[in-house]
Amino acid sequence: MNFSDYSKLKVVALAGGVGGARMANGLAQILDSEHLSIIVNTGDDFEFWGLSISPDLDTVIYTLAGISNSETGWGLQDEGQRCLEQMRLLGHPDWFGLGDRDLAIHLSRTLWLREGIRLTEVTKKISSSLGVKHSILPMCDEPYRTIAITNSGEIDFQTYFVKEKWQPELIGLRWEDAANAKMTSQVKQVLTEADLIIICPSNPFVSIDPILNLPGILDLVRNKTVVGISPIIGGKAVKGPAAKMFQELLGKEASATNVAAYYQKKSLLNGFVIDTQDQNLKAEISAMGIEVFVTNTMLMDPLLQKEVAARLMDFASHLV
Ligand code: FO1
Repeated sequence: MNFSDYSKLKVVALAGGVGGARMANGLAQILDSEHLSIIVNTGDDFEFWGLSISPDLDTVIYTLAGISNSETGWGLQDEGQRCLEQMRLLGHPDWFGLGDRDLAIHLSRTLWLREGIRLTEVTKKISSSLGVKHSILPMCDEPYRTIAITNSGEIDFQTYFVKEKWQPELIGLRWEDAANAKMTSQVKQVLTEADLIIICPSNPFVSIDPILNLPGILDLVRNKTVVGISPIIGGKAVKGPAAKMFQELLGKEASATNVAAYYQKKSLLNGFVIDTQDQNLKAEISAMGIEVFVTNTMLMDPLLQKEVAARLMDFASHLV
């Protein structure tokens, strides 16, 4: 297919974390809401101050709404922390930085979930109220929490990631309530109808695997054309613990090659996008039977995100 055709493809992006949100934002600038849906990891969800927090959903929503904090990648821009300061004075935990306007989202989600509204509908109410047109779909509506198994015991993901700044040594990961978690009907529909699946440059272990591990999703995905973007550039993660996790969970050095190999063990990839810094890895990744595209993959601002997405779609549309 040539350049103009790719806007007719039905695309589903799998995303989690800041890297995933930024790639999704690039795709959302070139594909309309009929042609792009984003399935988001909910393994990071947890309760804080009695509120239901869905960090990856909020990060995608805020980024597509153009109101996210561009330095951190999460939370809102122009944000205050008056409530956090007051809660600290009252002796409540203050290690998870909830901003004042951000709190309105968590209060709303908590209220609506308590009324029995499904997380998928709650997310729709929040994203459309912020002007986001694309479907942002939680992978499941039931709790499905990532537990970090560390050398000093098990902790929930946010305690590991934020409170402990992902420093504890990871022995493994497991998912709470995995038995009753199932993909939503909306997730099943968009995956069934998809021409192309994009695995965003998110953490393979705690952002992408929780989505792929849900019953039935891996089979649906691997039967489609799948293109991934490496979250590891020059042996490092752009953000977060992905590189450390390659060492601790797989005993392997972090590299674009090892990301491709990790996904290839699940027979997932038709194409893989790596950064120009990793040009020298193209041959060994191609040798896995994967089409490789080398380009600048930095996603630090919306314009770069759009440019990377356009190059990615031009490459991917030739594989469909
Ligand atoms: N990440 C941090 O490193 N520190 C924080 O204080 C923090 C607060 C926070 C509040 C709302 C939200 O939606 C995300 C927040 N994050 C924070 C990011 C979040 O922990 C991670 O982005 C994801 O869970 C990892 O993908």
